[in-house]
Amino acid sequence: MNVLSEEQKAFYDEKGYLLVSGLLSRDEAADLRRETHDLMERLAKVKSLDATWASARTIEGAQKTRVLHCHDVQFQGAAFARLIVDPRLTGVAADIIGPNVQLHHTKAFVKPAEQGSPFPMHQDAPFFPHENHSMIAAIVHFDDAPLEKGCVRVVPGSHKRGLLPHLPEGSWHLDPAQFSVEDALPLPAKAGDVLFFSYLTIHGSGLNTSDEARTTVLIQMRDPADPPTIRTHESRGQGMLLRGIDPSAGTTRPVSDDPKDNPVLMGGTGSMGAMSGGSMGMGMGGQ
Ligand SMILES: O=C(O)CCC(=O)C(=O)O
Repeated sequence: MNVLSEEQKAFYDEKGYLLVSGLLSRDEAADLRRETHDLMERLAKVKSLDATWASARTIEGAQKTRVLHCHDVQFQGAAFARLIVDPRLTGVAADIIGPNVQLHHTKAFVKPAEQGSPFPMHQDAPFFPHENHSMIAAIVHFDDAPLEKGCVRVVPGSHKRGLLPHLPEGSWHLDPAQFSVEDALPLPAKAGDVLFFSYLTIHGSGLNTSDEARTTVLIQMRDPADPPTIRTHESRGQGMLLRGIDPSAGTTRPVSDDPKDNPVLMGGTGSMGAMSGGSMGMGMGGQ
């Protein structure tokens, strides 16, 4: 049974993103917000949590900002494990890429009040390219994310442009002279809203200059029959089925083991991508 209306599905197909309002209740979001902040407190005792991209430091006001992050949150708290298999979430994902939905990875971000780091504009595809581009992200908002909190921004329709050449230094990002955060469309969200977008949709976000932290969990999902083009960005829990089955019975394998086969590094994606071939290992920070 479809969760999305035909109008919503048509919007996603055209624009490459969809903000679903109130997917979680405000109470559920508040509980997950508390879980996330408690998690960051536990983790801060054992490691550094800042995931600010080096490339973000060139954005005005971002020289001393921070964004706290944790990968694979479902291994840190059962509430997150329940969230990623929640049928309200996986139902929307299935309408976009389904019927089957497989986990790639999760990550929590807390952009601290008054000093939350921005994310330069980018596609997610260079970080973990796949053959059929089925990969989507769902950003679950645990508190309100108005413009001044550094809400996510997108370039509508950019998923239709295919994989674009990215600069590798300080995490894969697009040339800021061509794609600036300020020029992108801001998508303010409320606690409980979930933003779905393709890994080809150009996106980023601004600084949090407000007096409250911005708290989200991002869940990256794919069709289990869609193979990675290269073996990269593997993580704990990757491959778990969130909905449906794996029709390949676990036989879907990366097309190549060579990181140099990342399509963003190949001639076909443009000269900037081709030029960056020697430093592909640099694109992983914070993703
Ligand atoms: O949460 C955000 O503000 C953006 C995160 C993002 O762009 C990413 O992780 O790829």
